Amino acid sequence: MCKILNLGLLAVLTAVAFPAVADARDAEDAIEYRQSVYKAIKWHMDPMAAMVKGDIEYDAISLTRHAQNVHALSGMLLEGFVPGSDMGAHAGTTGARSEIWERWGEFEEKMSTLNEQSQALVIASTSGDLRGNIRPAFAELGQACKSCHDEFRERR
Ligand code: ASC
Repeated sequence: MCKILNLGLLAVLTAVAFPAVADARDAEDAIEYRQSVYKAIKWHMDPMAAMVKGDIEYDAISLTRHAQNVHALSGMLLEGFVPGSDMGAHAGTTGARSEIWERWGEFEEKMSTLNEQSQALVIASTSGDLRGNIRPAFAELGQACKSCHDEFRERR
């Protein structure tokens, strides 16, 4: 108990003593963190896209698992967008436009939509109906990705 309190106090003192260093490191870590989450999302999106298109064989269990993982990962993105980790200060490292922080409420909304649409795909996937249920739910999810990229990701 006492040890935990001391560690907490040390953390506070360290943060106060080295605020600038802590901030610079945080932004870079945050960029790496969120890009890793996006990469993991892509890892799960690609095989679902291939199944929906008919490029690989539909496998109900693996599709549900991929959808569940996208849903879980979608809830991990927002915390990676720490203030100051935008294009302006970190151009070349991130594609995150400053508008994210200028219109934070809208950005949060889009993240919620991603979270909801990935949940909807999990539910649709349990139907086993690729054409009738899964394909339209996957299209909605792709639309959620795209609408955020259109507004908030730097075009490269
Ligand atoms: C993906 C992926 C994206 C989105 C987007 C949807 O699989 O990597 O960025 O879906 O293409 O339109």
